[in-house]
Amino acid sequence: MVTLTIDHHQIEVSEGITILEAAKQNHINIPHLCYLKDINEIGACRICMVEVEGKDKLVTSCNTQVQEGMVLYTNSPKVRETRRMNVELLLSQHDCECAYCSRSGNCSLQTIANDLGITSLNYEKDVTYTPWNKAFPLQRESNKCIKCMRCIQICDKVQNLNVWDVCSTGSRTTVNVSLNRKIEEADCSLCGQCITHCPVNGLHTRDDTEIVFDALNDPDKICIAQIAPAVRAAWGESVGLSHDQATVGKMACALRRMGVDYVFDTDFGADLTIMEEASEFIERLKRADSNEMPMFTSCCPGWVRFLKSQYPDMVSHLSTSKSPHQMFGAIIKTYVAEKLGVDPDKIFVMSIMPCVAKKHECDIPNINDAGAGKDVDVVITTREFVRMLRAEHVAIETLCDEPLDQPVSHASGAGVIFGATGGVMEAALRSAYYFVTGNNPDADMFESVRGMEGCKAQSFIINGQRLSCAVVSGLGNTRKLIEAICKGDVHYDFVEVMACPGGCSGGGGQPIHDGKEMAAVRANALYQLDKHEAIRHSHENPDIQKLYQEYLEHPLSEKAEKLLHTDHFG
Ligand code: HC1
Ligand code: SF4
Repeated sequence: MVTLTIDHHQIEVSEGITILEAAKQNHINIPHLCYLKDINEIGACRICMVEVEGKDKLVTSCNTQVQEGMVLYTNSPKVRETRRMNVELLLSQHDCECAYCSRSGNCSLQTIANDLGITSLNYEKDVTYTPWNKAFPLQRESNKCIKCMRCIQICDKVQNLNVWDVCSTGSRTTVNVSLNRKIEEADCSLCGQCITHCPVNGLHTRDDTEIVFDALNDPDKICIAQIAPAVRAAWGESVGLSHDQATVGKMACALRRMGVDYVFDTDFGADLTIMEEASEFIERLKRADSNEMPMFTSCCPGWVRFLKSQYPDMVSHLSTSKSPHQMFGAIIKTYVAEKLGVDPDKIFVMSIMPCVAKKHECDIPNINDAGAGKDVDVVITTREFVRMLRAEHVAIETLCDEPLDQPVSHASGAGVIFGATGGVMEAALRSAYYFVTGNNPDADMFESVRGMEGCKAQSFIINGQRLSCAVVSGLGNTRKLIEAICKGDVHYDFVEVMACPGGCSGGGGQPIHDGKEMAAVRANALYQLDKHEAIRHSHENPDIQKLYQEYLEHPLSEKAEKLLHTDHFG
């Protein structure tokens, strides 16, 4: 242990940690912008400077280790003056047009500048603007970038895709797509992790809320919203509601006030995916074709993009099952339209998702099979949904729990846990067990696949057959696993992959809390919901059973293949 003094408080901390960490552990907040624990500890922004007694120069606290007897000041006049100067220099290269910036109110640069009482600049403005493809789901604004390098490091160290790099030199040094490529050519998975780790609005998501407002104002349109599993565990964070308070029922209430005609739950789509994917898995197991096994889950479009660009020879391993919201879109514009007695061409489906890549997924040509325009017309992220609440002046405290709409109002606990890493595997195994043995397993029989580790391997015996399963999240972890599979170092039957660390709960479209990882907390909220669901197996969802009886006949039927499956060659 090391004893040191920070701002007149004597503290004891472990050896080898940084000053910033030591301060944090003792509830002393040192402002910082570029720092991301274990990922970006480069002292680039120079906001975390502190004064060390007896030394002339200030030191960056994010990458200076504590020493025995150190006496530190985190807010001395010298520190404040230097911090202020460094923030002003950053502001001189930042467009500061906060009134029309979507990160206003949740921007670390804005907060630090406000906290320092900066109301004018002592430096001349020198803002660069690089054109960007406005149609791409991932948006970059060079005039906001503060060159903190977080996006470069997240994409490199965690996602292993190296989309971003430093370019130019001297005062022109900036961040842009690596190797002088356009973003469309850079094999970006669209996981959005660079967005959720950007401290400002240098990176953000294409805003599609106007498309939704237009549809809501069109009297000819029947507007249907579906809500992804992981959204329910996160939207409340932005409006001051706890996980228990921020229910899907309140989202339904808010959406109806905005003019949405029907509100459905993507968890129903997840149950449908399980019916198809678990059946497909059992068929593939019987065929034992090495071009198809292990079978990879296919509901994460970030992962599907990754596989198609990095390991195109392995696309045949992907389950052909569409993702839950795409399956649901196809069912809404066919079966549900029929049940409601409405013209499918008039239906406008919006998916509220924790995800950036889903904005791309709904545009893939051969994923749209219902024959009434796109199966899902638009995808908005959790952040866009919250922006819509604000734009519509929805009084959050007046929202009450409203039921979802018929004829697809039921969803199982298996559908809810899709939003956490391991959830798709667990849900699929619950139903695969039933399909093979005719009996339901205990709903928690496969709970060992839960948890935030990047790669988890488990074996289960079902009907005397051993199944080897792996669950991986984060694309860096995924690359390691695929390489091991290719080399023959590991053998699996079934692999779940989610591009975002922790799965959709940590998705790129979720609310941003700078420097705080929320995937585990949100996943826990989803597991609590599953635990208290009356139905915890997808095949027991009565609306799913009815859909097969009345329309699809059975999993993998001709109709199901047409509407619910894809070859991934879009
Ligand atoms: Fe996901 Fe999925 S779990 S992919 O993260 O399979 O986005 O939440 O909606 O479609 O169900 C996302 C979440 C989501 C789909 C489901
Ligand atoms: Fe989207 Fe979820 Fe995949 Fe992330 S893990 S890219 S949020 S589907």
